Amino acid sequence: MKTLGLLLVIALALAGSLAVDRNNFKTCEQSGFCKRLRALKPEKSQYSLNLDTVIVHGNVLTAEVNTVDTETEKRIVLWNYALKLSALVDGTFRVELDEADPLYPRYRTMLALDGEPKADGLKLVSNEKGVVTVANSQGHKVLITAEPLRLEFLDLDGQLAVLLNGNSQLVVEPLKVKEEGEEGDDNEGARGENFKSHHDSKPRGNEAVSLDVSFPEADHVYGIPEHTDKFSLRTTTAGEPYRLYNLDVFEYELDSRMAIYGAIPVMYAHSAKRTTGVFWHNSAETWVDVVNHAEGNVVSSLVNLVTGGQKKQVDARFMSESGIVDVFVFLGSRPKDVFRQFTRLTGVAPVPPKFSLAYHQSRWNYNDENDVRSVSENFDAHDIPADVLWLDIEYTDRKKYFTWDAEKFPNPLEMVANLSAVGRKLVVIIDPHIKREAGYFLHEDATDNGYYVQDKDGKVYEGWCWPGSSSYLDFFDPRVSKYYAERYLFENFPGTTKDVHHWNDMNEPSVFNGPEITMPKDCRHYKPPQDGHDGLASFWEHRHVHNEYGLWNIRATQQGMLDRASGQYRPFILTRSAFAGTQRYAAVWTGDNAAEWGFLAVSVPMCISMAAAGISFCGSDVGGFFKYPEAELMTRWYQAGAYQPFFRAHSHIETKRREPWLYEPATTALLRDALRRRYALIDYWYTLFYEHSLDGLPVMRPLFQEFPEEEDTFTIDDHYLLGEELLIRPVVEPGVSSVRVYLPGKGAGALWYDVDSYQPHAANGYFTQDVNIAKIPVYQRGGTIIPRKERVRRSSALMANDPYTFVVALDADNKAHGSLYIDDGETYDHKNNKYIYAHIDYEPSGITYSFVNENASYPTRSWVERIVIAGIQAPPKTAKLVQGDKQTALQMTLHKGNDVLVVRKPGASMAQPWKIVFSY
Ligand code: NBV
Repeated sequence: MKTLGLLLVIALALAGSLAVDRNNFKTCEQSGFCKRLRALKPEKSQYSLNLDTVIVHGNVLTAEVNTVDTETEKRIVLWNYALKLSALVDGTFRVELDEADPLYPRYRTMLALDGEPKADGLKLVSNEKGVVTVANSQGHKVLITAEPLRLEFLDLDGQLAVLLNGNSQLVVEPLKVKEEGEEGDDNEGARGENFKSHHDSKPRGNEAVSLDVSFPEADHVYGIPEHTDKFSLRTTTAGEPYRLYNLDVFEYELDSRMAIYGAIPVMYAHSAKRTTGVFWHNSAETWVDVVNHAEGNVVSSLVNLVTGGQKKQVDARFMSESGIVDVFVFLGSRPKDVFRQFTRLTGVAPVPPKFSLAYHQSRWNYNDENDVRSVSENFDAHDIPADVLWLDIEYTDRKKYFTWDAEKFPNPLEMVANLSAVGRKLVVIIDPHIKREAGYFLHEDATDNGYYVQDKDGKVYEGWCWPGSSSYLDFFDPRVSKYYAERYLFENFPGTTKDVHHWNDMNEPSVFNGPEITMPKDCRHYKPPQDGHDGLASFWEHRHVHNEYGLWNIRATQQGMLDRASGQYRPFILTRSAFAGTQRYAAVWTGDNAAEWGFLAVSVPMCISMAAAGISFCGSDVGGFFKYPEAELMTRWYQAGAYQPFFRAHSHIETKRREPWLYEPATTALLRDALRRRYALIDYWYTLFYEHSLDGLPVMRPLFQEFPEEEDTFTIDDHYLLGEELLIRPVVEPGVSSVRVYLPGKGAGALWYDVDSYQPHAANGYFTQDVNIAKIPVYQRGGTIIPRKERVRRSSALMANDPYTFVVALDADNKAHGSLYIDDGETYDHKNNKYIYAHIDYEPSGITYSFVNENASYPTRSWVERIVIAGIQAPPKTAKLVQGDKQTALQMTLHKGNDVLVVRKPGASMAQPWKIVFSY
């Protein structure tokens, strides 16, 4: 019945226009703690610091905080809390506030951080007149006012940069013993809450936490993905807060603050003066209110009346259902600093296998082995490159993961070998729900060993998903993660080889018949026995861990994929749910979008926001998942996708097939062209991801990251930069013959070269760029060098030893700089110095190719085929190549008009440093 209903919904949706069923998802009003906390607007904070208890030791300040009854004159202490302020490296502070003596330990998010944060020094500066002042080793000061409690973080000029509890919204609801007869539901705090037909028993009662954060002088705040809203966050007072709760939202809507699949509670504040940020380290359901006082809303006009002008400040408030207050404060002071501060805590994406940066062809579903073979062959027949074919849930034996449908996929090894032969890979989906079927080894093992998540009464939880009745592995139990990881071993998943990679979908987790299509919050997860093991102290509830469930899932997947190849090959994993730290394990995509222009457009802000939140490896279903993209939309989507990190076409099972050759030849040619552009830059992409693994900076970046003082860039989220080099403005609107493009860097005299014509444009803000259906507005920044590979192959693996073309775009000083990373693309040998990371520097006197790490090398057979120098004012007369003790005179051609000089066939080997010397 349930499946029928679902199919009906799907069929209806595919026929008409799409719309989310909002009734399935809570508003703040329907979420007990959100309603309760949002209504709370105390004039004065109840929290105060006990000055006599302040201790500064090592990098940590500890003190007791009390809530006091401020209604009466007498100072009655209501509750005790433990405050901890830690100074961390890189201008980061951490503030933790927990109950001093909780009834049971409160949940502390476990997997987001990439190990223990590194400590900085902290010293007590003063403790007088009710204010404690401490400073880190860089000289950032923190002023803690005792009553009411507030924490002021000062920048290096001594100015207030971030303020906590300035709006008195700090709350840690103490855990209380359940009173006799206390039951029922008022959705505001009792034991138990209802939503539609679902009852949440809330065995621990209310345990919410909240904190307000103010960013003085900020123009905008960004972050807290995943939403379909603008990158720059909007004031929420008149509507819903931004919600962070990993959910499978069928037909999610645009311009919305509703929660969808990912939840990353990091926020950045920016102005020309400084950039700061906070990371709200909490994995429970979270709502975030934002008030941008410069936005012209009611609140700000009141403020303006008082202050007599625009008050530049953004206030935010984080509200979570459980956990502790645990917030990291980033003092910047530039966008790059705060983005790096966040990845320093939560980790970077490891260098991905190279194929994963190439093109992926997916569909729900490729029907059988013949279908896979014919799709692969068609790419070759149409001279279109592709690296990966994907199999969705129908490849399994009736949705039992780690099995194959024996009729449709009788010889998976042969199928994989055919792909491997042309350098292609296969990705197969593995969802976390387990079919409850007698005889299914996974279900039997899980049942016998107690591997499943339990319901509120401690029985195995049963939900409904693709396989029908399903249960869910409890990855929080180390035995389960280990067992699950082992399922990915080649011997346990026959038909897979090192060329088979994995896709973990539905891991919010999605439960068709659960509250809000997910797992009930009172389900029970494993808790390590060390801190008490009776009753409520013996398990965590799903409410505590919900947003990190998927992280535990992909962590085990990664472990398994490492183990299956004895740690030799790099795994590729795609995940749908995301939390802080996801980048360490997997790439993400933006889920079930639709073949509509709005979804193409929103892929840009969604992925920029993800990248700022640590997850650079992001993309959307190219072409749109639901519905069918007509030729123009499909073309524009391929052109956009070619310049987004994760580049995969994917579609719903009920939509018309849409592989690139199924369109009119003219469209196929355009799709081919977009794909070739991607492949030509494959080594550039690879270098960008290598550099991300070193510095943790976004690969896909907002304009203001590179131009933090240029105010016009602050709200631009339909353009972005790749690294520092390329500016992309995808065409996301139908029928246009021109688009407005913003070229930043005016003050700095920046130049931008159109990559198609090498025509230079002086940075001058907005200008109108003519486009036709073949034109993608992409500009290379003056002063940069980009490596290209121009030969067309069937897959990126077959390009490994192809020659390079370097495109040198000169800046106003006739200089340029670039970098290049080369390794074998698939193993961990780069950790043993088997790689090349080279700098390429252009000066009027010549070009040098030198190794950053001289102890590292890689025996590449690639060589330099061509060097294109754009923007050359006074071309040299002669050029000679010097490599080792060999010198070779080189030929050059000058293309007048665009001032492009081409150095032809330098022939230098990329395995050794070289230099080209010009004479004039
Ligand atoms: O596994 C089927 C689909 C998949 O194709 C899609 O990419 C996922 O986001 N999956 C969701 C299940 C349900 C889709 C309605």
